[in-house]
Amino acid sequence: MPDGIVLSCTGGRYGVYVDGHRLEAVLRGRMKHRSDETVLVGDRVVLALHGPEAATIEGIHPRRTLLRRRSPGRARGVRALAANIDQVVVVGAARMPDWDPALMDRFTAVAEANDLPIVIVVNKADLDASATAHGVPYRQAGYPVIVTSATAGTGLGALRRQLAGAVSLFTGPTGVGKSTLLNALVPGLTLRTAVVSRRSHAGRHTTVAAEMHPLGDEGFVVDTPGLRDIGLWGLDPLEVGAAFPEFASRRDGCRFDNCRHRDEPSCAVRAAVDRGDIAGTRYTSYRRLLDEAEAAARPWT
Ligand SMILES: Nc1nc2c(ncn2[C@@H]2O[C@H](COP(=O)(O)OP(=O)(O)OP(=O)(O)O)[C@@H](O)[C@H]2O)c(=O)[nH]1
Ligand SMILES: [Mg+2]
Ligand SMILES: [Zn+2]
Repeated sequence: MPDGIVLSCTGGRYGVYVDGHRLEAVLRGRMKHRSDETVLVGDRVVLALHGPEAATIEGIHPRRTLLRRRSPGRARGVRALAANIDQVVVVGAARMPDWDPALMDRFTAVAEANDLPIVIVVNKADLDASATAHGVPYRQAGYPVIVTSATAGTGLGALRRQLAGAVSLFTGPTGVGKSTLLNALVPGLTLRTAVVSRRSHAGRHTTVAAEMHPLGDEGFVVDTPGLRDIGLWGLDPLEVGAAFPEFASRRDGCRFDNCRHRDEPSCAVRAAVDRGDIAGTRYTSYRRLLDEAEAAARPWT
């Protein structure tokens, strides 16, 4: 039985990549009702072929990584989004829609909570002469930052090199150009893209489901629907600090072991913010996420 890689899951049908070809498969009956056997984009699966077009998924290989979003409150639960992702590419637009540090930092925090490496892309650089400035807080955090214009074709070589040989999941706000970038990177790809509405400067969720595409023979890219907000996801308050690598690397310098980097005396993180070694926008995002995590952790709210 051959192995395949799941490219898409929609309505019980799976697009699976086998030996350089895509075929359609369904789940073998006994897998359908087992939640621990939910098949995800990126899963490596065992197939049984029943002819050139018909195949069933018989099992899932152990996952190297799992990208999950957690949601607290009444809808508490974990939603698995994709398997075997090597890196998360968080895309933002320099303009149209405006660069939104608070939203970008939610995306990076979710990827960090999943222990996945992060790459930051500042797209639509053709619309903003100072696009590079948006990336500075992320360079300071230690993330690779690539400034691109999908439409003018700038920065695509650097992005392609960053993607080579890896499975990369593209995420970020809606309308920032994730699908347009992937169309520019992958020969023959024609993902749907849409004009960002002038009035709201917001996209309209053109991409509706995660879908993976082979990047030649040099890896895979996953396009995902953009989000306007990714709300609370139930991170433990202590995990919030860990989701900001430039904080985590400095916390040994804080006077208190359990320092939350708020008003505690001798806080190395706040000192780094004051010196400009940590961006103020990152600190603001951290405080907001910490407040949310603490509120969510209190049972009476
Ligand atoms: N000026 C400019 N426009 C761009 C660039 N990249 C994408 N766009 C435009 O931005 C709009 C939205 O692009 P999409 O690729 O659909 O955005 P998306 O991030 O995939 O959006 P969702 O699928 O809703 O998450 C389209 O009109 C694109 O042509 C760019 O680098 N510069
Ligand atoms: Mg899209
Ligand atoms: Zn501190």
